[in-house]
Amino acid sequence: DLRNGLRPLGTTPDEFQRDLLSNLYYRRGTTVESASAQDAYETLALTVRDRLAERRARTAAAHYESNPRWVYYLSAEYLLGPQLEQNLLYSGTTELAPAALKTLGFSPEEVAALDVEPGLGNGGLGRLAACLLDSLATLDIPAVGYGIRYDLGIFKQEFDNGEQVERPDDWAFQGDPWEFPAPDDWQMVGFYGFLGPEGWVPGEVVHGEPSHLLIPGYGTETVNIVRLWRARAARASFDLRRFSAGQYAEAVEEAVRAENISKVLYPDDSTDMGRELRLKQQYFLVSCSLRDIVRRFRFRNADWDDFPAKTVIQLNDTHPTLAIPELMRLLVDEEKLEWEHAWSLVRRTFAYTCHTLLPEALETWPVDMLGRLLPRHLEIIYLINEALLAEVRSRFPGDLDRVRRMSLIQEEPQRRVRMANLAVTGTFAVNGVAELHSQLLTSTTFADFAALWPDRFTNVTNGVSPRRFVRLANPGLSTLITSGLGSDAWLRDLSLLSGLAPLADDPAFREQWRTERRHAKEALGLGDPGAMLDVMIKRFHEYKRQQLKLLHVITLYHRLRDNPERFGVPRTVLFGGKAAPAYYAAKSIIRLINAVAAAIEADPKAYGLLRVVFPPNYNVTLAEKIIPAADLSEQISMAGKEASGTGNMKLALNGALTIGTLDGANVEIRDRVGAGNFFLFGLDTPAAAALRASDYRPRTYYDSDDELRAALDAILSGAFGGVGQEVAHSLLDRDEYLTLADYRSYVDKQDEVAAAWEDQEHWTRMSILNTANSGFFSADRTVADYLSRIWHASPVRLS
Ligand code: DL6
Repeated sequence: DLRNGLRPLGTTPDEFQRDLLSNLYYRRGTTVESASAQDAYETLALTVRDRLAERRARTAAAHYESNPRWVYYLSAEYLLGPQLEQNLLYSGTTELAPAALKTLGFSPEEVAALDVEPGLGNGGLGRLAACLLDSLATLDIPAVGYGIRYDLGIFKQEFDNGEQVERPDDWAFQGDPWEFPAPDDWQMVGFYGFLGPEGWVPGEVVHGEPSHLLIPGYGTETVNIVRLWRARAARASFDLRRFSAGQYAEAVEEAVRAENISKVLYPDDSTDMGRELRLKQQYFLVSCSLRDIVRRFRFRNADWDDFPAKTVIQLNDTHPTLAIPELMRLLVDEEKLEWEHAWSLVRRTFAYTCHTLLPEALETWPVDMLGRLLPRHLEIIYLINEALLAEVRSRFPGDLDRVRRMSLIQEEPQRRVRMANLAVTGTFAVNGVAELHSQLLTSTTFADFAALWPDRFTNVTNGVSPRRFVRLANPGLSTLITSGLGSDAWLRDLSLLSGLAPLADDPAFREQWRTERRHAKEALGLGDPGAMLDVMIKRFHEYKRQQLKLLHVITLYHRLRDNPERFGVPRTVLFGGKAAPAYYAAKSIIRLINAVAAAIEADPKAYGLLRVVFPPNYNVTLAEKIIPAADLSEQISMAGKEASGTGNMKLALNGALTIGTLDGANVEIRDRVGAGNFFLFGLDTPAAAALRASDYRPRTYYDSDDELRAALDAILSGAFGGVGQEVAHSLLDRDEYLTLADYRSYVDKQDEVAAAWEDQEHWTRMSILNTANSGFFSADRTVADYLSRIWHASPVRLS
């Protein structure tokens, strides 16, 4: 019994308070009288963490005992969201903690406000990784997430005169009380150097120092971990001689160079130096994690042939693809396995998730750069390529074009390594993240590979954590759902939400539903709670088409200026999201949205009818406030471009109705909530692809649609402070994502949305049915699908 000799942690208010006090004295080193709010926050975090740590110790013992098959998730990003509230919920201390804080004279609200969100990811892919870890623990699957502990997470977005400005996010400036550093588990990572007779001799070596965060399961005892690596210089890197000579910067040069590796999430890649740093980050993550995985394998296993049976490593997009040549290197160069033997182990160990349909998002690295940074890995990639191309030639004799397309090396215009091709070649399973996405991967992006290895491809539709995105984000609605269903079992089995469907016909329940949704809007405090809250929250990208929403807003504004009495439904349109710092077109759209928002705000005619709000710095914390308040969910990407989307699922689960194209997981949402409860518009994927392939002329839409022309003319004439003309020009001249082609269908569908809103009873009915029929989109179901289709790992439950 691991608790032997340990004082059990308390479960009563008095015991919790005693533990809190003890931590304040002995671990924080202060007293109630002199404690600051930060002291109180950190002490609370420790007190809660202790409860999880105890479960973690028992989980680790159970895993050791059963020597299970492990799921390892390799991801460059984790958008974990704020930790305090979740850990309170998962440790059963949601009520105990604020009571204890109050007794000791602290304000629970002030303390909670100090919980900083670790922004170690960009958007959908990073948040998905966090949801999957949550569900893995909830389903008692032995799993470890591996990532990088960036000093600076995703930038903080501010607006300066409507323009996006990026500020550094030093999320751990005060330290991170949820983290367990494990400096003695460090790994050594080599870069550069040369290939000598004895193999690779790296020219630079850095240390990877791990720390881990606890990932508790909900409604179970399991606590897994996510292990994050931080780069450090090798020990004696400080140059005392130079320091003594006054060369202070040079004295720490080596340390700075090493530590830069984990300094920022996605360093600017507009220079060669920046690109090389990204590649270094990728190898750093992969190298540290694989050595750790091997170390863990060796605890209980001796025979390499058992490795694939005990280990599945999921590559979250192509960022960790170097794991494939790295494992080959470890097996062949260090473990002295034969090449074929090693390749058969590697090929049975890795699986790859692709998260995109944009050809430009499929990573490639210049051969020169990769060869300089990792000479042995390039050699291994060439050897893998030789075997691949031999197989292609023998299956498709004479098809040189196919050989060229499938090669791991792109030849023109520059020799580059195609990481997605490498990921498909070195894995036993490749999945897309929604039905449509997976179909498009096999029919377009990976068509050649699907022809060669059809069985390798599968689909696992994304999902989201119902604990974080319903229970924690929307406590009022959660309580209503629980009372409607008679139990909170839905938090572990989201399909039970279907039990709400009959309640959609109950007027009293509908009234309660509306009340809770209104409370959420009041809590958000943006716009009039009586107005429809029309929400577009996601990264800014032209394919996602925030510009289409904006054209609709301008059209609404024109209508209200021309005819305010006949305007109809009051709306607050909310935008949230960041643009990549070097993505100028997306930043122009942001600036234009802010300019339009200001013009509408300044016009008294719009008062009470139309508002545009754009809170800066959209992140998980803000998402949790906006999602419960949203009435309308904008999922309006050009069909065939959005891999899945997960915001669409979060919004539908909380009762927002979707206006959307047949793209990504929208298709599956509509199938489930019913066509009558979903506002569909626009070209579908084949129609969009056909139009793109034809001689598409956006100007013909401008010429033939008065409202569209008025909206674009307003921008071009400088009606919004002269801002955004480049956006209008780009739409008229190029319109890569068919915004103008879909405009009329979108605006007409929005008129149907407004008409539907006028009948609040019917709207509420549709809202309840959206929630009732969205249970499929739980990340628990996603993990169950990964388990049955790819991972084949079994739960280990604590007795
Ligand atoms: O799979 C998670 C998420 C999807 O829901 C989005 O549709 C997709 O855009 C996103 N992809 C990324 C990075 N893309 N790449 N490469 O965040 O993944």
